[in-house]
This record gives sequence, C-alpha cells and structure tokens, in this order.
Amino acid sequence: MPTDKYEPRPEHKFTFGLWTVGNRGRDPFGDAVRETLPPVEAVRMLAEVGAWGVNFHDNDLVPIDAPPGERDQIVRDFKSACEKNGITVPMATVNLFYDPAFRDGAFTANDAEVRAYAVQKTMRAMELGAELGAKIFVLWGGREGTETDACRRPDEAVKRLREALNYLCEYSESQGYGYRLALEAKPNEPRADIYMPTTGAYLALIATLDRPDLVGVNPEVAHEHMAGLNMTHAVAQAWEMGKLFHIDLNDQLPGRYDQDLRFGSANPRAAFWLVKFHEDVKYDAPRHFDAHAYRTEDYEGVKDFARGCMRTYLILKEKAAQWNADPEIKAIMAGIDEMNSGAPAVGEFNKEQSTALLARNFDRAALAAKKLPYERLDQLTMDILLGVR
Ligand code: GCO
Ligand code: MN
Ligand code: MN
Repeated sequence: MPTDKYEPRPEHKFTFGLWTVGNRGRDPFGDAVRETLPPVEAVRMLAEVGAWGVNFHDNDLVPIDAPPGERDQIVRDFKSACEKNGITVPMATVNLFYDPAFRDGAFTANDAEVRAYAVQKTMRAMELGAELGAKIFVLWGGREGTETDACRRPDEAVKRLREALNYLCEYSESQGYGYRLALEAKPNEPRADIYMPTTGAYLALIATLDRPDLVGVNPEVAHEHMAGLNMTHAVAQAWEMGKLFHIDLNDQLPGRYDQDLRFGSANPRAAFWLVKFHEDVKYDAPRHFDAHAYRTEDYEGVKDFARGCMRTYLILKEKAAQWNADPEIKAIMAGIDEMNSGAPAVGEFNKEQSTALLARNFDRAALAAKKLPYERLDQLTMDILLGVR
C-alpha cells in the first residue's frame, strides 16, 4: 500500500470530542439530521479515520440523570472500546451549559445553590475523566455571562469564578488526579457576552489564582476569530508563558454565528501561521479538533470531515517545513535577523546605561530607509500556500 504522507499518526496527537463527531446537526432553526452516535461507535469511527484520542464532557458519556450502576457500566464499556481501538483519553471536560439549571451561569450564577451544584458536577466530571486516564481538564464557561449587566456586577462574577477555580484546583490535588486545568475563552454564544472573552483575559486571571501552576488555557480558533483577533498571537502569548495546555482547532468566518468549521477551511492562511507556530515551537500537547461536519452530511460525511481536519493540519505542517527551508525566504529572514544582531536594543537598566541611551544620536532617516521586504516575503508565503512554489 502506498504510504500517504498526510496520514495521521499517533505522534500528531490528533483528538476529537464525542460532541464533535457525534454532533447531530441541530441548530436554532432546524432539528437533528443525524441519528445519535453512541460513544463506543464514535471511538470506533475515530480509530477508523486515524485519530489518536477522544475527549468528552461528562454528559456526552454518562446521561445527566444516570443512576450509579448505569454510569459504571457505561464507563466500563467505553474503556474497553478505547482499549480495543487503541484510542486514548487525554482530556475531559464538564457540561455546565446545557441544563436549564445553568441558565444564569454556573460558577458565576447569582444563586449560591447553582454555584455549589456547578462545582459538584465538575468534581464528578473530574473523577470520570481520571478513571479514563485524562490528565487535562478543560473548563469552558459557556453560560458564564449576561444579556443584561443589570443582573450582577461583573467584578463579582470574576470573584466567583476565581473562588470556584481555587476550590477545584485544591480538590484535584487532594484526589491525586494530577490534572492541568485549561481555561477556554469565548466572546459570545450562547450568551450575549461571556465573561473572560479572550485567551488574554484568562491569562490575566490565572495569575491571580492560588495555584497558577496548575492552570493554563485552551485557545480556540473560532473563538478568537469571532472577536476579530489573531489566534496565533493569542497562542504565542500563552506558549511564551508556559500556559498552552491544550488547543481547539476549527475555523470560523468573522461576523457569523458560531460555525465550528473543519480546520483551515475558512481561513487557510491563518491556519498556516498557527500550524507553523505549533511546529516551530515543538508543541507536544493534544491537537484537538473542536469542530463538526456540515449539516448536509451523514456519518460517512462526518468521517470525511474528521479526515479533512487532520489532513489540512498535515498539509500545512509540510508547507511550514517548506517555508523554513526555502532559500529565498531564508535569505530575507537572515536580513531581518541581522538588524537584531549585535548589541541588545537597550539591555538591563542601570543609571550609566540610561545616561548613555539618552545621549545617543539616532539617524532616523537611515532607520526609515532600511529594507523590510515583507511584501516579497508574504508573496513567497502565498506561492507556497497556493502550491506554485
Ligand atoms: C463551544 C466550545 C465548546 C467547548 C467544550 C469543551 O463553542 O461550544 O468551543 O465546544 O470547547 O465545551 O469544554
Ligand atoms: Mn467553540
Ligand atoms: Mn472549544
């Protein structure tokens, strides 16, 4: 059999959520178009398309009102399906948005009983994930937000969120789960405005937690693009801070509803820089596709969707290597590097050094005349992306 160089392999750590391949195509205007996909079937499908892992919300696997006996049977069956199919469970999460109890939020709800229930539900979801071997726990506060800011002072919401996160870190440690918590920002949908709208907002919150070492972020392409932001910049900042614990790959056009498109299908150029960044820094955590197939598809089409996500990633990975090895690009980059070689721009501050800096003369005309061939550089990038180079 010819080897396909875009074939997913375990070292790529490609994962999908039960809710992604199991998405039934329901939207606010229309009902489901696909039958329910039982979790063990989803695992079989993921193995068939070549994925490495599966992730789930507590209730993707165990119905919210399942009695304990039923829960345990479901977990046993799922575990054996994962083992049989060679599928791993690197991440688990909790659904704090579907049930009407969370209509005013979960950790930030005004009702203290709802907040307690949300924490309890998360503790149980942590246990479920740990039973299946998950080491990353994602928290996406989908309902943590408002339609009217009359309902609470937004700084109160921040305090409640911090309190819940501190509690859950302690709980995870006391249970020996060894979780790293990955916080996922989104600007809106399903709420008009969600607290912590960007990855940057979460990075700032993490520094105020009792155990910042245990907490990082899970940036999502669609969420940054909904806010009109540059996903790669958000990811790079998280990476630089040692906080890129997980990633949600998909795609999204600006100014639309929450699309969850196949990775790279809306803005392949943005996807290219994102993949290039991951590969350049040797990112080694799971690459999770938080997307779903078009509503037009049956489950064969869902496989096409899943294969497409991974294939696009691997094509862009190859393009990134081509970019790095391209002689003309290398020459331009060497010219850029040269401007940055030699003495540091300002160096460490001290009195003497600052006096010298104040006294230094800069030739502004010479600075403004230096060549910055970014047009050529970008066109070379486009030539590579469009396949003519
Ligand atoms: C969304 C989010 C979710 C979360 C998931 C994990 O827009 O609905 O991206 O898919 O990633 O709930 O916690
Ligand atoms: Mn999303
Ligand atoms: Mn997501």
